[in-house]
Amino acid sequence: MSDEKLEQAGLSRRSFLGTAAASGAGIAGAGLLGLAGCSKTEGDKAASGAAPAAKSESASGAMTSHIGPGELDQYYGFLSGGQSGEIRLVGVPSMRELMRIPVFNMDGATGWGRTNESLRILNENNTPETNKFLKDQGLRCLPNGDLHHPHLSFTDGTYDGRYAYANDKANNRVCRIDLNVMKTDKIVDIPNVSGVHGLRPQRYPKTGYIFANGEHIIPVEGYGTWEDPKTWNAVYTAIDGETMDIAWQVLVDGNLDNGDADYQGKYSFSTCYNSERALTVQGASANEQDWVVVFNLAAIEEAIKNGQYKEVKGVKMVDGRAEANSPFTRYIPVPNSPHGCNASPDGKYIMLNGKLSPTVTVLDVSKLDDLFAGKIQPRDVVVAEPELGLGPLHTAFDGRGNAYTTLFIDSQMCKWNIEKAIEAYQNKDKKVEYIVQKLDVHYQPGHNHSTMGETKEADGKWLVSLNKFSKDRFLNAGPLKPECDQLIDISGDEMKLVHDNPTFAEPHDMCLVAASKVNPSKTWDRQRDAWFWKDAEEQAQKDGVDLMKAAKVVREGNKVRVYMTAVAPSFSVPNFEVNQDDEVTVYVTNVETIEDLTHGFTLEGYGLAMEIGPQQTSSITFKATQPGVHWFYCQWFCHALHMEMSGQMIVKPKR
Ligand code: K7E
Ligand code: CUA
Repeated sequence: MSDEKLEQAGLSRRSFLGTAAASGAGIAGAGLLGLAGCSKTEGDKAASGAAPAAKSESASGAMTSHIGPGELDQYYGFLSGGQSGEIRLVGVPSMRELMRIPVFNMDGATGWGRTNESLRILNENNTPETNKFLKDQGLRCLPNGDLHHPHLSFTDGTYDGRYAYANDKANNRVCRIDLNVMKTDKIVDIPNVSGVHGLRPQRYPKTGYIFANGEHIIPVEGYGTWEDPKTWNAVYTAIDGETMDIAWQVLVDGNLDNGDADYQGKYSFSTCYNSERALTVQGASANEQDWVVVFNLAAIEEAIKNGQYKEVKGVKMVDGRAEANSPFTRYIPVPNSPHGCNASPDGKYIMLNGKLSPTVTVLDVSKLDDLFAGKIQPRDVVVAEPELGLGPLHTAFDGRGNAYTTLFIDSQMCKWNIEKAIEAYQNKDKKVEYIVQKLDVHYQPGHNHSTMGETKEADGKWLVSLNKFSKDRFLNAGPLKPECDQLIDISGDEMKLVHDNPTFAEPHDMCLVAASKVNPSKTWDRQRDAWFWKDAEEQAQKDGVDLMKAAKVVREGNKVRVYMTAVAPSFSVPNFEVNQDDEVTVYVTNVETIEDLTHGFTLEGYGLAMEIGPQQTSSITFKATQPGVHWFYCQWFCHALHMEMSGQMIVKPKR
């Protein structure tokens, strides 16, 4: 329902909400506000009694989020799982969850964090410190992560469908997802940093680098001491997106929050909200101005090539602090504690979202050469600073010259025109209206993302607002409420709220990708995807076993290797016998060639389960400490005789 209609009913949206909350009539409020654009069921219409409004909205030609049975969505959404540590694949505009991709977490259905293949991927690029930590704690892998920023690989400013990347703020890692199979294929553990937060791939000429921001200041070896926080630093990391090796790091002043890269392949950027180098909220918000750091990629590469770096914990690091007056960085002052950093799809501008300042600062990328050459001052790069409302956090684009900024405190989406904002900045005494529309969202939006909006192919169809609070928006789920993701139609002159749905902890960010850009396989490919089970393959060859035909138990001292295939409805090894305390590895190869025929292997009483997709090999190792008969079974419904797809492990007790 529009504000106008609420007003006609003698209510403003905000006063209505306030009243509803105060009178405890939250459910009624949710029902009425739930109509805001969505409307589509008889139930909604009945509950709201305002069907005409809904009708007029669809008559006005708004796009619908409804995707009927058997129909397909037009976009993939790569949604971050926040503190759940996973990535979720959703279909847009339906917002239906399609799949969960385990990354920085452990997953009971697929065995992620428990199978040998996942443990190799989780641990193969650990720093020595992490390996020691895991040993000291008796852990096989880090069990958690905080995944904020999923982004896909680029070629020439648009998605190329090869990979997705994301950060783990909790444990300073960066992952890569192989989009052929939608599985994590690499994880890199980054030394010298704390709180890897902002993450962006290089756009041009291709990815290229993955830029990862260390958010928290720490005493970096060779630069700081733990006694004096004023000597602590944040570090910027560039990872090679092909090899996932760390290419270089840059020591900076202040901290690093969110970043982005340009469309020209020359510069990358990061906001800083802690120029104070403080350790408290009050301290970090003290200065009226913080800054954006601009990184000069060619200058950094040159220094690395010429050996002008320090090696810190095995990584090449250059000094980009302001006082070092280096060719690597420039610091551009930006009002109080900026957060999001977003490049416009025309490649011209970088938006820095003010957070504690009601403004978004607009940088003109074409002025950066002069800044680095010392011909202009840092603030000369700023071409607009529109005042939008309270708590600007992130900005998205429609490719038609408009920007959409989330206002966290106002709980609104602000649509504004970029060229008008520039005009207003240049003609301060002239009144130029740059704000196009403000739309209420529910509530407190963080990131937003538009379809193809971080590419040069921004198509201006849909915008998703990832709201932090849902309050009265859904049935009460207890003290822990879901977050609320809202879908907004931006194809017309006016933004229209079309759909909202709850999400679990806690999507920060999302990227919205035309379905044609991503072409996952229907089954695993034994040749192409052999990286996944390479250790199993190697061991099988030593044991003279063909994984695709295996039905064999190999004993070597107290190590037992059980090789089996899975074909509905049976495993090729129906039962096997081991001695108590043997170390057992079970290798299962699913030899099905048809789509959607996944098998599983669950071993009762041992806390073990794993997924084996068509043409995939998975393996798991455990100590057979529990004597007796232990059934194993397939936990993925695969056949009319799926219940019978089982076998027994007999563990002979020690005498
Ligand atoms: Cu949540 Cu991108 Cu980590 Cu902003 S960040 S909201
Ligand atoms: Cu195989 Cu169920």
